This record gives sequence, C-alpha cells and structure tokens, in this order.
Amino acid sequence: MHPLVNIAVRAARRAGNVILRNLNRVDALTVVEKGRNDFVTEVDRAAEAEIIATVQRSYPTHGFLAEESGSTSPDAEYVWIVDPLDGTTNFLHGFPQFCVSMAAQYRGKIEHAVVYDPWRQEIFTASRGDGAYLDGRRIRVTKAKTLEGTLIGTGFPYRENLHYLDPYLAMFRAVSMKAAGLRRPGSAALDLAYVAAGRTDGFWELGLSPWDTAAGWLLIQEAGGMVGTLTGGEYQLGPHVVAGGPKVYEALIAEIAPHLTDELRR
Ligand code: 2AM
Ligand code: CA
Repeated sequence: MHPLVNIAVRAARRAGNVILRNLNRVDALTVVEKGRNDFVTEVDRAAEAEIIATVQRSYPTHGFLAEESGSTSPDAEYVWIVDPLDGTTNFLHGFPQFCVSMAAQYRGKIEHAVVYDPWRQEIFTASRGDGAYLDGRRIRVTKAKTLEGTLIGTGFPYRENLHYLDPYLAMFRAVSMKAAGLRRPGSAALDLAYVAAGRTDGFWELGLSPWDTAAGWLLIQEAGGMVGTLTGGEYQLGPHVVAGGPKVYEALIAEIAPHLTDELRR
C-alpha cells in the first residue's frame, strides 16, 4: 500500500470513530431541529479536524479542499479533497449509510483514494495504476452489457438542486423502465465505491460537490469502470456524474441524454 494511502486510511478511521461516537448522541438530540443541524456541523468539523491533523502530522506541506474548512494551500503539490461525513442526512436519522471520503491530488490529478464506511468498517482504497481494493481485496465493476437486470444507484435532487427535479424524474423514468432496480442510498461517495465493488452496476446524480465524487471517481477507474458527465464527456469533478461498467455507463448516458436541459448539458 502506498504510504499516502496508509496515512489516509488512518485518518479516515479516526474520523469514522468520531462519527460513530456521536451517532449515539444524535438520538438524544432529535427534538430541536436547529440543534440537530448545529450538531452535525460540529461532528463534521471534528471529523475533518481529525483528518487534517493526521495528514499534516506526516505531510505538513499538503493542502486541503474540505467540505467544512474549504480550501487551504490550494497551490500545494499535494491537495487532499475531503468529505469528513458524506451522507449527513442519513447520519442525522441514524440510517446506517454514510462514509468518510478522501482523495489525494498530485499537481491537479487524483492519484489516491480512500472511502471508509465506519458502520460496516469497510475500507475502499485505490492508487492510480494499482487497482481498487475493498479491505485489501481487489474489486472490479460488473460486466453487465445492457441495463437489463442491473441494479443502478442514484441520488434525488434536493435543496438547491430541486430545480433539476423535472429533468431528473424523466431520467428516473427512463432508467427504471430498463434496469432491474434503482437504489438511493444517500451517500454519493459510498454509492460510487459500490459501483467500483460491483455491488451496483452504475450510478448517476446531479448537483454534487468535488468532495462527494473525487475518491469514488478514482475507485471506479481503477476498478475498470467509467465516470463521466451527463453527455458522456470526460469527468472533471463537475456537479453531475454518471458512472458504471463501460457498457452500463454508455447505456445510462443514452437514457439520460434525451432529458437534459441547457443548464445540465454544460
Ligand atoms: P453530504 O451528506 O456530505 O451533504 C446525497 O444525495 C449526496 O449529495 C450526499 O453525498 C450528500 O453529501 C450530497 N449533498 C447533500 N447536499 C448537497 C448539496 N446541497 N449540494 C451538493 N451535494 C450535496
Ligand atoms: Ca458529501
């Protein structure tokens, strides 16, 4: 395992421990809505601080792009793209589907990825050119040739992405006519890791952030899959993402493309 991945695994496990420790406290706080939201921010921040401190202890010059603290030393050779708690809504409800996501960029290119599911204690890792792994065992995307019989992950638009709901529902209708099933687990980084592991055949979602997709992107590429834009263009950490094994990826683009608005095409 590459030394950077080793450190990232350590950091992600520590963040995961922060998250799990606080999961019990969420139950006690379900009464006050505002309190709950503040509390999540607190957990996010604590997990993120743990990650940054762990990486910086070994690599003091590395920069970060993290969901809570934003961008620090963006011009550093190595920049970590970090989501300390992906699946916040799930976490808040005690719905056990959330993760820690970390990707290491070297001169702008993602080279290493770690996604950690603290509930199941599953660790997904990848380094460019070295394959993708789940708990140290090699993983691969599925070999499905068409959407028939496939299980496809997705995410519904919400909050500031609600204006995508109509085109999204048209895509949803088209894909559900062909696939065996659709799932909306609620943690994009983990959803992408599941594509890499062959647990789902493909995935698409609109309106994501770089820290939701950076690690999953490399995991899927190293697992033999494809990640791209809604028009099948090269993915560059933009908000809309389609992913899958090569054939399923193409099939998803074919179902999605007819429903794109001008905004979604960009
Ligand atoms: P989060 O839990 O870290 O917020 C669920 O659809 C996925 O979308 C999750 O990975 C979630 O990450 C992400 N997400 C939630 N709110 C978002 C927003 N306003 N913009 C972009 N992504 C969001
Ligand atoms: Ca996220």
